Amino acid sequence: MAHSASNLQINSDRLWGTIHETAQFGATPKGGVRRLTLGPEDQKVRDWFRAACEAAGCTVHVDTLGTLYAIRPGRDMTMDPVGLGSHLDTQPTGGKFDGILGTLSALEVVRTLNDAGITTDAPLCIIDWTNEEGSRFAPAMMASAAYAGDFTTEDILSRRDADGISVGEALDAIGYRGKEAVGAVKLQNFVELHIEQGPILEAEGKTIGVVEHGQGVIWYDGVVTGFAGHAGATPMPLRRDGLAALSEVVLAVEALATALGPNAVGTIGEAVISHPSRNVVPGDLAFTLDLRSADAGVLDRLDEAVREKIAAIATRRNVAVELTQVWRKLPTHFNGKLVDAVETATRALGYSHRRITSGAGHDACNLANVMPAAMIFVPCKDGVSHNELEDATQADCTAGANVLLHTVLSLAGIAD
Ligand code: HGY
Ligand code: MN
Ligand code: MN
Repeated sequence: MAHSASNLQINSDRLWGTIHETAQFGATPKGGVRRLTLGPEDQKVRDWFRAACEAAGCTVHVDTLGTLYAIRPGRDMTMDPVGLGSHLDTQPTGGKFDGILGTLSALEVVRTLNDAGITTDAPLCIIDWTNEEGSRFAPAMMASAAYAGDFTTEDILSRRDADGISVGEALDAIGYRGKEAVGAVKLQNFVELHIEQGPILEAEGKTIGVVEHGQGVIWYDGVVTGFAGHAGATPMPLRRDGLAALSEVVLAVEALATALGPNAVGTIGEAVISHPSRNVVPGDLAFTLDLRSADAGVLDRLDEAVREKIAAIATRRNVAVELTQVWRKLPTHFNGKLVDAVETATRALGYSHRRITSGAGHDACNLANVMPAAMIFVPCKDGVSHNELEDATQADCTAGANVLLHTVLSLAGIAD
């Protein structure tokens, strides 16, 4: 008997409960979450998530990079599953919703279908992608990037954090280096729910963002080599001050991105003086550079202009600046049919919405290179994210999860 699921809704209180229950793993005093990938807190939330998926009738697979794939059977198990999910790792000063909303909403979709006794034609696969944030190990979205073939598994396993621990060692330390090859679990498509992490939806009073595009990204690791000297005895004209040079670089990145804006952004998120001391002129520093634009041409122009300006500053200040590119991702254009499916589900549910481009990178941006993929955004308070103040409303999270539910049902089909 065909089941009318058109008025099916997720269990809002249950979803809201899981968001706050899992926020305990890495909870910070300011109400945020610090759950760095492959650390002890990530292990706890992974254990929680795997147990919840198994209790919901899913079979959980773990691949070599620790990504979790929980498969809910469909009527026709010869069909590739519809993929839905996001990530559970956070920034060092992260919030309760970035990544977590999408992964837990995927679990809630399965729980809702179980409650309703609905079987889909195609299986579903809910996913927690390892290391989306890229804070502890670069690049960001590394596991979905490996799944999409942008990096080899060996390359990713060898990436090291600031303490010299490799991804492989961190996976072994928490018992999540799985047996399955990356890419072994096939998907027919992938849909990701995420907070917008920007101000547009809230400013326009829209509940849902139907995401069409994602920004391209270029990441560099940088090293400044100046010359340390006595803070009192070294005359100003003789200094080769690495921090002063980097300070000019920071302001140049800001000016160049602003000049190429509004479709360009540039950030130096990390800057470390090698041997800091209050009475030593800084010599050597390490830093990171993040450049983004939704327009490939603008991104290339920003990249070139920044590198030229850095070279000019280095020459004038008689310091060396070395840039190593660690990640380069072209802008994402999500699959038109899937984007339409998100919009159709949104309209049917009666939510206000608008089409939008993602400023942040997401696992769906990598999946979009190898299969039809789409994203659903909901507002976050003041557009704030990557900050412990990150917040969202239960109503908006529920709306996003309902759109996810109905988008997935339209893609997977309903058997009974
Ligand atoms: O960097 C990003 O855009 C994502 O938050 N990892
Ligand atoms: Mn995220
Ligand atoms: Mn993030």
